[in-house]
Amino acid sequence: MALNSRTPAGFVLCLCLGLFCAFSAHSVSLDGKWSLRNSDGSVAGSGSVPGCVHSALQQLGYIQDPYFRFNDVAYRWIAFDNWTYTTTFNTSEQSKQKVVLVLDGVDTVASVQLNGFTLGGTDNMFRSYAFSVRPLLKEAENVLSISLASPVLYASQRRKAHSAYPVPPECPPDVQNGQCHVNFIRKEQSSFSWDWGPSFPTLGLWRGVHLEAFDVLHGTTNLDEQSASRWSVQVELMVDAVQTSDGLVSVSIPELFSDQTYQSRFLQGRTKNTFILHINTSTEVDLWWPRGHGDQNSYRLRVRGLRDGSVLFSQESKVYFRTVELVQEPVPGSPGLSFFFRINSKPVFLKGSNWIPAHAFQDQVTPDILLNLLHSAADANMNALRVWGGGVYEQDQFYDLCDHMGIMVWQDFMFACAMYPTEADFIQTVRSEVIQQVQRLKSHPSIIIWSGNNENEAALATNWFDIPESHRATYVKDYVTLYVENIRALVQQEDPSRPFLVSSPTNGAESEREGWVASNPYDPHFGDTHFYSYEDDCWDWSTFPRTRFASEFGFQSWPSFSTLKTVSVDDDWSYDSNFSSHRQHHEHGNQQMLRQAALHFHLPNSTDALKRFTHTLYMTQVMQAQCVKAQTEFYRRSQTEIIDGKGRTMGALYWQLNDIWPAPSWSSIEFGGKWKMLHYFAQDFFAAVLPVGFEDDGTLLIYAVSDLSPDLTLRAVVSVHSWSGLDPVCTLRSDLVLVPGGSAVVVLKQEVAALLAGCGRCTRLSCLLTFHLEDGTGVQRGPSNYHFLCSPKDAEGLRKANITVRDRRFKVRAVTLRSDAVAPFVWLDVGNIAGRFSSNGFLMVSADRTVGFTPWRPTSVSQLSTSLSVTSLRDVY
Ligand code: BMA
Repeated sequence: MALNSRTPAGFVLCLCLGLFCAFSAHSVSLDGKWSLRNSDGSVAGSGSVPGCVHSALQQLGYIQDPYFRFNDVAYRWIAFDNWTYTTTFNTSEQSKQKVVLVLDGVDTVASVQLNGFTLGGTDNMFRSYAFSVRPLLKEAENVLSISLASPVLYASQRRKAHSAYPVPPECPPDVQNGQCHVNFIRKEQSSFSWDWGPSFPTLGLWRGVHLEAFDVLHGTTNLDEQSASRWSVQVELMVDAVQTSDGLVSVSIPELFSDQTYQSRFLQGRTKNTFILHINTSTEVDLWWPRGHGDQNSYRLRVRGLRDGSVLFSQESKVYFRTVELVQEPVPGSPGLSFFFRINSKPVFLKGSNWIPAHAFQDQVTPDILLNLLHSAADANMNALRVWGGGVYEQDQFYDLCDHMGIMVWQDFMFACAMYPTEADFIQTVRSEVIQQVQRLKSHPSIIIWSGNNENEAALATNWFDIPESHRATYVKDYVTLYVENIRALVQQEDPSRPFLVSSPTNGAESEREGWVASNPYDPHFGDTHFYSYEDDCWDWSTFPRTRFASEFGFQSWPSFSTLKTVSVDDDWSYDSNFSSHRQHHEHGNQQMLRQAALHFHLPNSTDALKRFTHTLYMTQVMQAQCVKAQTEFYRRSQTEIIDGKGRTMGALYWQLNDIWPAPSWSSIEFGGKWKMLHYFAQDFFAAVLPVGFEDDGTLLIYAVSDLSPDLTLRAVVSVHSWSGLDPVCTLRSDLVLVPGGSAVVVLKQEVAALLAGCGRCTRLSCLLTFHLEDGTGVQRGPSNYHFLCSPKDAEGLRKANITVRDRRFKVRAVTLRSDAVAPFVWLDVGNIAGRFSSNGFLMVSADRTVGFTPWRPTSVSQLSTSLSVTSLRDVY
């Protein structure tokens, strides 16, 4: 069956959308500097709104950089205190008939007072709050204060109050230096610590504060989907009317020659008013496509309110058209169900990674940071990101950029790796959160799916928290109450245009059949999977699950030395320093990285301690890049086949794109934006056309993977190189093979022994393979790739390459390298100069290579030139 494909075949379904914005009311911002104090007044000063206490205290000089060394622990006290933000303001808004105080985001538990009168409380970071305040306003010197309670103490009180049964986990593992019971507070779950992040339980007004004043009515418009036999746009007008009023509403998309005017009556109070604009059938609609599949077309939609000939409000916004289906249907030759996305009726392979909060202090996530990260995702040929459920619903700009760049978003609701309580007030606040977030975000075509939580089905099914069998039913009941009866029901009511999954990973329709908690949510025959294995050899593809959709998999690495330097001192610069252990929040993570690396590489052994440290950082990045490459290539080549009843993989989202602070993690981009080796590798392994090479029982196979729509005719060109010399020993070409659009097919199959025998003096230990695809006219399609026939640690003839920079033409944004030997994993580094190379971490099998560099900020040629260092594999041992 196809979930969410409510459209009869042959019909076009509309989706749409683009705005949620206030009109007609007079809006007065109360953002800016407020005064801030702790509970006993011993710490006081000013703090920005939007902002948080930690950022304010750093600006005031009470604390140093919270990311420096062990400061996450040193500054624990902040989150144990209560803090009050106060502002005073003058206003004439009381002349209007209605005035509403709007808090766009309060982090988290607070009491709100205006002129000494308590307006109410807040308990959820993910929703906005509105209070009607007109009778309380004075012309001069209104005092608004927001008193925030310690989130740590609040969570622990809520835990104590929930005495009937525990709601695990109680606390994070010790290695995370975190706080307990985060599942009892509707707040960024990773803010109490995570296996890649610090514990900074923030407090503050993390979004804006303003007054809305109006006489007649005030409203917001929200575009929604409408399925029909032709395209249409549903406009939702949320209106707060002082008294019942009549008027006309006109909705138009001039470029599509479509407009309609409606006679409407806005009832007193807050109401939702819906208008459907049917698109003129004689006009062709240009669709929104994910990047790599077409353009991100949009239209301008105008909504106007008219009364007695005068314009009450007028609003313009972007509207997009696209459809999405999550297809779960029987697969010939395979038990289980398919799991893939069809966008505008076209099956699309999702390539990308998982997004976590870009900073522990959300007020410090600037537009530039978002832009840079999303550009980096797009530049690495990603077309999708999963906004992971332990962080935050991202800011509007994030989704605007994804719309604009064609990056599809898998949007989790913010629940992760835990059980959750289901008391009435908890459910109630979650319900408001869900409605508000869905209304805010549903206009974005980039969002293609809602997903209820991260790993909570798996946590229940595989009993992470050792829940006794006799108590299991209670937890399953709570699970169904929260995610199915509340969240899912609300989402389907607010936004039936998108698929909804209860969890990730899940077996999807099969989990539903099994009562929402499948016996094995990791079953590769159904839904999506998360797969981590740190001890198995990551070069051995047979250890990976041949899943329908890989929504998480990954390996850790350390960030570069230039990134670590900003938060550490000389004493910290060794792999077994206290600092290195302290930053590692994943139990045994540092040892795991070295063990995995040692399977194929000699570990750094310099007698110079600093060199050994920086070489080790490099080595962890080599290991990570190779591991994720191997796994992603496996998923991409499994797109078309069914083997042993498994396959048709249609998504590879590795864990994780970005970092929250400078520390070891699974990310491919360091805190600050610098690309790790993995991110450079992703550019290639997510390329639209990709050659994948691997061995199956002594036979070399090369697949051509194509995401392009047209069929291609391609051959593989394989070169055999000796580790000891630069020129290929021999080269062979396969026949031309038809590679249909959106498929993965074998283009070459040959026994390695025979291949080497035909190549003279080569053995597995002395030679390696490089290969690429070319079309019938000899033009290379996609990047070059390589396959090692042995571990580099066993390679015979691999010697220290002398790589010189021949030409530092940084002026034309390029450097040319010359090597006198084969050099694996050649890594260019310009320290803390922000920017990126055109490629990096590459295998040099020719004497010369020119690499581009794009600086992100003005940088002088001499700065670049003196900062440049080049490392390759043989330099570290
Ligand atoms: C996954 C994620 C995160 C975690 C990551 C690495 O399962 O959902 O919870 O950070 O693994 O352990």
